[in-house]
Amino acid sequence: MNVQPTDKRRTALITGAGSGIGAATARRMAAEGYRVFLTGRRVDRIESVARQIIADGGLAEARFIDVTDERSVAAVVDDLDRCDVLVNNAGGAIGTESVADANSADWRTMYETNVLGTLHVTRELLPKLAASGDGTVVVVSSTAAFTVYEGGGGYSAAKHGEHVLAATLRLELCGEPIRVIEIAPGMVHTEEFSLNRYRGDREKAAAVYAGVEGPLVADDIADAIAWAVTRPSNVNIDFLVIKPRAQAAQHKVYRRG
Ligand code: 8X3
Repeated sequence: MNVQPTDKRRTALITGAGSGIGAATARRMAAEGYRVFLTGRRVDRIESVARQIIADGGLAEARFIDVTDERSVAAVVDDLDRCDVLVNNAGGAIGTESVADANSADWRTMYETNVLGTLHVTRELLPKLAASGDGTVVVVSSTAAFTVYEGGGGYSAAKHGEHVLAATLRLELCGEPIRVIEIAPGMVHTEEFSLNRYRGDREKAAAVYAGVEGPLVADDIADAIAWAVTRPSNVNIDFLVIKPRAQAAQHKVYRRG
């Protein structure tokens, strides 16, 4: 859908932009003056966020992308006249089973969305990011990209993989006009992250944040992404870990009561 005619403004493409951190990042980047391409599988959602951005005076377009499907990625990227910033946000967690009880299909899905999804979109956009003369790749990973915890094996494995992708890419692009920024959020209360992890069980999803004073919200991460991206182009924020004050570590969360 073309919700607004394109222009030659600096362009940011955001994956998983229909809700949570992706939607908040699209809003922030539009507020920074970028034309934003919101991509995702749920077209109604990305179109709705795009409309809100336009109503607020920004430039936004919505495009279907399933990051696990290379053809759907290529179709959108081929059509793009320019790209200055890519925010790899699509991904997520499914299940909390131990390794002993792990479901291979869930692990595969987590690897495909978090790691291969980031690979597909990044690889496809690299020529356009380089052509911009000042490109930025943002990878939204997680504190699970460098920590493990019981029941988090599949998600941590995928996020560790995404971290490796980002770190390898930074080495390989050294000398090219492209920065690689990894943002690693801890506990962020979004409408869907824990709900997806607990397969739609609202009670279990809500318990993740129970009693926690001030878990982060999507806009806290979007704010950090926009800050990192808008540093002078010689400044690369390699790796930024962001947790709420109440979360000193994955296992150390202060809860009231
Ligand atoms: C989300 C952080 O603690 O659920 O990426 O692994 S955690």
